[in-house]
This record gives sequence, structure tokens and C-alpha cells, in this order.
Amino acid sequence: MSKKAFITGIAGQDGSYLAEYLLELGYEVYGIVRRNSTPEHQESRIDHISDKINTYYGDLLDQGGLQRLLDDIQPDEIYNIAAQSHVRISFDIPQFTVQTNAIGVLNILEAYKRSCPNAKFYQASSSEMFGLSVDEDNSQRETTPMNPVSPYGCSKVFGYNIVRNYRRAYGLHATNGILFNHESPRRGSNFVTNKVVKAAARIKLGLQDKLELGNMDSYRDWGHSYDYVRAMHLMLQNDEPGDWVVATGKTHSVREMCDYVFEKLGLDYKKYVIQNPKYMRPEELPYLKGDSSKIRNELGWSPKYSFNMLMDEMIEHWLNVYQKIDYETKCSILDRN
Ligand code: NAP
Ligand code: F7E
Repeated sequence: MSKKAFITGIAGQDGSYLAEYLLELGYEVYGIVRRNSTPEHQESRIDHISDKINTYYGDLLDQGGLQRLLDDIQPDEIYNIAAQSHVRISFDIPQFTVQTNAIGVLNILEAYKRSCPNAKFYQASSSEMFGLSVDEDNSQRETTPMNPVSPYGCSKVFGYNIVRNYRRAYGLHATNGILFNHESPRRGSNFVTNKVVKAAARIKLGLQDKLELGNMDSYRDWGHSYDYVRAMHLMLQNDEPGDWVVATGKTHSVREMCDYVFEKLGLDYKKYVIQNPKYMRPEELPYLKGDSSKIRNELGWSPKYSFNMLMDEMIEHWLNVYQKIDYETKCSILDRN
């Protein structure tokens, strides 16, 4: 009999890759999407698999609805991926962020504990929880102290801790994946990688003439969402629940990322990128580089995508979207480097 997976945030970046991956593995896939006044846009990342998955309206803030769905579906695995996931925006809407990312985790844990306590549970925890803490070897890992610098980071620390508490207190198979930044062509275009690649492609095609960014001197450990959803699934296949860091172990500044992307398109980013204080954060997290030895050694995970492969896929995606140039010109741009 197929296993059943229940995914909150199924229409988000990770939710969509995870749903695809679990379908490939033969799972029955269920998930919730929020009510939205323009429903024709909200499932764009999962439209291509809409006939293979089962989606319901639901919200992490509506515990009764979560309870009813888990009662009915009785999933084997629950992936709590939904969140207000934008760090800078968490300063604009701190209460909604904390309600969803902290109380929302408690809501689904309670529903899980009552409806299907034998299921396995995954919580989307984040490297943003480490904030200003960096170990002496310039990395963050499972043992690095948590010192968050945003309402988002603070909310995720609560989610992380309540999952550990429910694991110990009630013997639940509840796991935290502490994921570093991961991107893809499906990334929201107000996150920095997709914002830069999309703008660079538009500039190349003459559709835009400048790009406004915030702090270009922060460093991030960027991987591909596809590799990271494989890690989520692996964690739930382990007999014991736990906490695992998922990261590439390589870090790049926003400036270096701009340099790579613009150069790939034959452009000099310095001619086009300007800084706008609007995109600065009240408090910034300056540096992330993850040590994922634990998941590599214990569960055998490793990423398939390098930073360059990730960026190249995103560049190709946005060039295809803005197909004003013909195929041959596009190939010559991609071949140049
Ligand atoms: P995403 O693209 O922003 O997707 C988040 C999803 O959650 C969206 O479908 C969103 O729906 C939904 N959602 C928001 N509030 C909700 C609520 N109250 N109830 C139910 N659904 C709600 O984020 P992602 O990049 O896929 O990230 C997935 C998870 O991993 C998030 O928890 C994020 O915080 C965490 N994480 C991400 C990264 C990363 O680099 N991507 C790293 C570490 C951790 P709407 O479209 O309706 O808002
Ligand atoms: O910012 C700088 C910004 O918004 C990366 C989320 O998935 O990863 C993500 O959070 C860096 C920051 O991601 C702009 O200040 C400069 O230093 O792409 P981002 P994030 O804040 O690291 C963590 C692990 C998560 O858990 C989150 O859910 O880029 N930056 N200029 C900019 N960032 C944005 N968004 N826009 C700019 O114009």
C-alpha cells in the first residue's frame, strides 16, 4: 500500500519540489493551500501535478481545520513546510510571522499528537536561527548557539524548540531539518537570488536598466531546493527522530553572486546594480556557512547541485521566460563562460 504524506505549504517552493519527489517515490500526496482572492495564481508551482495530488484549503492558524484533515487522511508522514518565509518582511509583519511560524507549529503538532501520533513529522527549521553565532572554524552546525536577529529567526527558534519538546515529552517521531538557504527557478522573486537573476536576464534583453538591492556584503550558503527536499524525506526514513543541518558548506556574498550572474550574461554588474536603503534590514545576519557532516555521515545525503549549476539553471529559466532573443543568441550567451 502507498504511504501517505501531508504537506503544509505544498504550493510554495519546497512544497512543490517535495510533492513531485514523493509522487516519484509512489506516495499519495495531500496538502493545504491558503484561501486567496486570486486563486488562479496561487497554485502555479503545482499546476503541472494538480491531477496527481490532493489539495485542501487550510491554514496553520486554524487548528480545527488541521485536526479534521489529519483525522480523515491519517498520513504516515507530515511535512510542516508552510511559513511566512521572508526575513525582511518579518520586520513589517512580525505578529503574523510569529503566529504562523511559531504558534502554527504548535497547532499542527497538537493535531498530529491527537490524530496520528504514529506518523513521522518534519519541521522546516532554518539557519536563520543561528543569527550572529558562528563557530571558531567559521561554520554553523547543530551545536552552534542560537542567536536570531529577526522576527522570522525568533519564530523559527520557537518552532524548533517545541518540536524537540514534543519529541521528548510524548515520544513523537518529530524531526527538525535546519536548512540553509536553498533556491531554484521557483523561488519567490523577492528573495535575492531570483531577484538578481530575473533582473539580469531582463537587463540583458533590454527590458530593464537597473537593479536595486540592499546589503550586498552578507554571505549565504546557497543550495538547490531539489537537493534539500530529498534531505527532508531522508530524515523521516531514519528510525530515530533528530535535528540535522542541511547545507553545501560553501558560502558566497551577494556581491559575488551578482558578479557571477551578470558575467555569465556578458555584463558588468557594477554598471547596473544600485543600493536602495528600502531593501536593508533593521538587523542583518552577515554570514552563513553550514557544516552538514552529520546528515552526510549518518544518512548519506549529499547535494547534486553546485552553486554554479544552481545559478545556471536559474539564468536559463529566466532567459526562457523572457524569450525576446532567439535560440542561437541564447546558446552563445550560455556557452560564453
Ligand atoms: P515559500 O516558497 O515562501 O512557501 C511557503 C508556503 O507556506 C507558501 O505556500 C505559503 O502560502 C504557505 N503559508 C504561509 N503562511 C501560511 C499559513 N498561515 N498557513 C498555511 N500556509 C501558509 O517558502 P520555501 O522557500 O518553500 O520554504 C519552505 C519552508 O522552509 C518555510 O517554512 C521556510 O521558512 C523554511 N526554510 C526555507 C529556506 C529557504 O532557503 N528556502 C531555508 C530554511 C528554512 P502563500 O503563498 O499563501 O503565502
Ligand atoms: O536574503 C541580502 C539580504 O531574502 C539573502 C529564506 O528562505 O534563507 C532565506 O532568508 C541576503 C540577505 O534570504 C536584497 O539582506 C541584499 O543578507 O534571499 P534573502 P534570507 O534572508 O537569507 C533563510 C535560511 C530562511 O530560512 C528564509 O526563509 O541578501 N539582500 N539585497 C537582499 N535580500 C532580498 N530579499 N532583497 C534584496 O533586494
